[in-house]
Amino acid sequence: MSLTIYGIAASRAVRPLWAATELGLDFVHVPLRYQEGATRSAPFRALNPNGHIPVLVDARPEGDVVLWESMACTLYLARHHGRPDGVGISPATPAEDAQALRWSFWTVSELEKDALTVLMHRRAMPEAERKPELAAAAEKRLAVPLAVLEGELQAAQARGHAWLAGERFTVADLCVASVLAWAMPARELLAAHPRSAEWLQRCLARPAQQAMRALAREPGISSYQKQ
Ligand SMILES: N[C@@H](CCC(=O)N[C@@H](CS)C(=O)NCC(=O)O)C(=O)O
Repeated sequence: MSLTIYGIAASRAVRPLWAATELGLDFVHVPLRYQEGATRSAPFRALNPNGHIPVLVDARPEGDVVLWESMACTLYLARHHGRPDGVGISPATPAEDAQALRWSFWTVSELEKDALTVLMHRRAMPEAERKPELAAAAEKRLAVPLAVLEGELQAAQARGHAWLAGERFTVADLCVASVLAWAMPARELLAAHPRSAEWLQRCLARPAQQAMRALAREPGISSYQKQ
């Protein structure tokens, strides 16, 4: 095994896990939790001094590549463990690579914080601790990037494309969908952006994404073999 991904699937680790599964890679999954300070141990901090999951370790003949930051891990897998064949999720052209870079940076800067607020204050936190007014404010702000996504999907569809970077699902779609999924409790917001809502459902219906949901329920270290 040359690839190890640290981090439970119910975290930002889902992004590289989903990518590795889409790519059909063999990898070891170490489902390290972020709760109770598990990521703050000295051995783990030697991998990621930030004390966060995910971490990707790629044992290569020339030495280990240790990578943190979920979007970087995801793009790295597509670039260095996928084939630029125009079939899989890896960018096959500079234009597709540009889309992957653009959408992943856009996701962390324009979408992630408010989508997480929606998730936490509409669904994830104990009901007594939720602050619906924080979720409502986040949803109002999210209308701005969602209008952008809606417009881009509309333009893509006018060109006969069903996905963000072209005619097939790519890592660009994966990066955005993995975060927009957090905003699913904001039903009215998504209903107001029907192309984005429909595209998100298509992303989440993919077999590799379904496998992620099963993975989120598994407690132990797992190895995944290519079919
Ligand atoms: N920007 C980082 C954020 C990583 C992050 O905050 N991960 C959370 C889990 S989703 C974590 O490890 N939290 C543990 C902690 O902060 O103690 C990334 O995208 O990888």
